[in-house]
Amino acid sequence: MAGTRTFTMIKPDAVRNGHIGGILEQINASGFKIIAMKYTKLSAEKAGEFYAVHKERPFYGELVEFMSSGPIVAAILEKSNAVEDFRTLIGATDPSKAEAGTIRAKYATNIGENAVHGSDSDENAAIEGSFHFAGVEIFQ
Ligand code: 3AN
Repeated sequence: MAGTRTFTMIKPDAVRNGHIGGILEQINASGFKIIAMKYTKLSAEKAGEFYAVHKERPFYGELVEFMSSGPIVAAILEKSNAVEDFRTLIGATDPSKAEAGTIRAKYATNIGENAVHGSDSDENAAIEGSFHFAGVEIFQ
């Protein structure tokens, strides 16, 4: 059975462009419940660790630099079929290919600075949630 939690970050571009409110509104309106949330900033070291799976990709350095360039909002979201439904809500990695109305189509800058992160599996949702939150910071 699909899990009920996913992990998201509102990335530095969307924060800089004033889209925190719009994105959270759309997340709530789509039936996701926020069970943990913080406004924080990743150090380059922490961003590198978070995206370690992409270490060999040509855009890794750029990605780490961008993700540590300003504050982010990190959150754990709850809903049935959370991972898949949230990926649908945010749209394709490249905002020019994202379906109209999706968060990335509305708020992303480009493929590298694409407004939001969404976990790609239940396993990664759990790993990424624990990367940012202690058990006592999660409220159900
Ligand atoms: P998604 O975030 O849709 O799961 P991934 O896991 O392929 O996409 O990539 C992780 C992050 O790496 C993306 N959110 C984006 O910020 C960055 N990224 C992915 N592909 C590219 C690319 N071709 N050029 C620059 N940055 C990229």
